Amino acid sequence: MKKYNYFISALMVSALLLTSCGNQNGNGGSNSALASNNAEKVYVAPGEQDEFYAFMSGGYSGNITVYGLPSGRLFKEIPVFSQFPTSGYGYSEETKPMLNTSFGFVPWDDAHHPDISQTNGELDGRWIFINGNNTPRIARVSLSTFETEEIIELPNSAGNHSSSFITENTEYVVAGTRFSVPVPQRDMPINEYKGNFKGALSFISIAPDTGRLNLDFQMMMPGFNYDLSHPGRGKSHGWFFFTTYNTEEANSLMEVNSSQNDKDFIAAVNWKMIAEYVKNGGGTKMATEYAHNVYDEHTHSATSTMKKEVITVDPTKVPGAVFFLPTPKSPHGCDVDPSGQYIIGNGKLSADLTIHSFDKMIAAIEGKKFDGEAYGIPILKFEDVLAGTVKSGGLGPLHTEFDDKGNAYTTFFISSEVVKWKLGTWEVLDRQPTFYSVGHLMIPGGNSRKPFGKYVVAMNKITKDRYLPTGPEMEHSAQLYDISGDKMELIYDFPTHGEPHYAAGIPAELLAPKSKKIYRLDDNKHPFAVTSPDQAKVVREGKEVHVYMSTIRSHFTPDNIEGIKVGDKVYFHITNHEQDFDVPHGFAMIGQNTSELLIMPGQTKTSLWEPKKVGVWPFYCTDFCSALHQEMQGYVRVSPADSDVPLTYTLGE
Ligand code: RUQ
Ligand code: CUA
Repeated sequence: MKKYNYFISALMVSALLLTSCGNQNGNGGSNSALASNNAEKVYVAPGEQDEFYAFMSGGYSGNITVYGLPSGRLFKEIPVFSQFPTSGYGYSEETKPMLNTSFGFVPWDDAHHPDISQTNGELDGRWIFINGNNTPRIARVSLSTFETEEIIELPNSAGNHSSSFITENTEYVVAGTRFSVPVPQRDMPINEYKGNFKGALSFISIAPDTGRLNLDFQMMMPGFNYDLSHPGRGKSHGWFFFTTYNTEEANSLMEVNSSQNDKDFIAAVNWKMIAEYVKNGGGTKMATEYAHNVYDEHTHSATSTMKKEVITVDPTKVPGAVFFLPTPKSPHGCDVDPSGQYIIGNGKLSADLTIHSFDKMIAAIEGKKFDGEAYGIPILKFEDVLAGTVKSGGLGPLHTEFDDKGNAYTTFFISSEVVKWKLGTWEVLDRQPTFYSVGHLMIPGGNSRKPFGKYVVAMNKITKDRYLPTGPEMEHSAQLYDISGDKMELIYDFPTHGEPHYAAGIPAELLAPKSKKIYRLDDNKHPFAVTSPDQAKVVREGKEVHVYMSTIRSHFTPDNIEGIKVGDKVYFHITNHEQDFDVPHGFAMIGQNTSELLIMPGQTKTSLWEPKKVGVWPFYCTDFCSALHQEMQGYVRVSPADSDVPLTYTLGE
């Protein structure tokens, strides 16, 4: 066994070395005659628009970034799990509750896998979901406002990595734990992990009209590491597949101890069966604590509710619902082809890809052909479920996406390449290097029944010499390949922000027409909104002062306030009265212990200021909104705590 470990480590080390020098001389042929041809393919002329939206996870930025394809132009960063001073998300009083958790205010997370809502297995462009990996959470983002509307925390989870994937009618967003933990959490010796920790798989239902999330149930699985997952679709709709590693249940020196078993599992979960079981009263109610945060587009405010209970399901109590498919070499990626027939497990310590057949799996289940069990969950025989193997010739396969012509594309981290192969015949059709060390890849619609197989984006982990150096840290690098022909063609490089793990792409025509232009002022239900400037006012309630402020080019009403005292808590509730597309106003106050705000047309946002020093202090608009933007400013007079300067304010004339 020892020898095997050394072999694996040696293999990894030499392969890593290869990565860092072997590919350096490839420059993608940028000086060749082909280059101008490629330039045309990615060139989106000034005033023209892109063909696709690409939503990239921000990884450790905690956010989602929005790009255009093929241009690689960055359109927006959508704040999700991280405070974002550019808009005031997580700083404004209205959005702070979005980042509330059972651990208190958590202003950051590690965002991994975005997935767009679907109807009948096709992208419908209503919402995009993404997981917070570190403090387990799932977020729902509106694709009409491009704002985060909801975040739900996941109890009993840790390292929320096999998340957030959508079933084909957006019935559920599914999340699996990467790190198994004691459930319920308790003080116990770490080396008693084996047999005692649990891996929770969470099924969060989605209300079809509003998108509201509800943690329907959690499956309490054996204490493995649930790495990635994907839904069944078409014939396999109703099932969900999760890769596992560390079926050894090691708790230390994981890089060695969790690679002992030649095969780990893909867990096949019949979620329809379990949802039925729960609906009929099955499962156990468990006391726990998790936050559910919802943003209301009409009050422009979020609320956070602490939930106290979750339904847990012991998989052995629902016979026929969960099975293990042996899969070689610590599988990472778990991908299902557009037909729903093939489940691809990429053993990251392997060269070959393992493809399981859904039909064969069902036949083996019906024939009760089991090869033992793990913690009461039947294990199917590898040979009985195997559809085929792709002899890739690459090293370190991670993730697979699909086009609309029956081809699959797999990334290889160690050998730094994308390999194209044929579903059904398993033959390798093409391979192209990536620069360097690719993680995920994305084809718009590639995780649905209907991929749009024109481009694949490779998301690389290492950038090195692709761009001008920017000190020790480089932004990660995405590479765009044209896959419309038989051979993939590398046509463009562009930097990405944070660390994109997965991404989701969608044709622009499915989203752009629905994109919201303004919030209607007459629809503003914010309790502190002022819908016309003459309603602006300043109200003192003890030490709290509420400023009901309005903005319109290029004026704050009120713009002079006196009678504020050191030690007050001043809330600026600012309503933007513009009803024109793309005219936000900003607000910033000197010495304020928070960020500026950016207020969209028709919206109200609140900024808290606790004045600490006597004086006359200016505030101003941070967004260049008109030729008189520099004039968009005002003053607050701050007097000593015991002063009797009366509260006054100017409404202008
Ligand atoms: S993965 S480390 Cu999506 Cu390959 Cu997260
Ligand atoms: Cu409003 Cu600048």
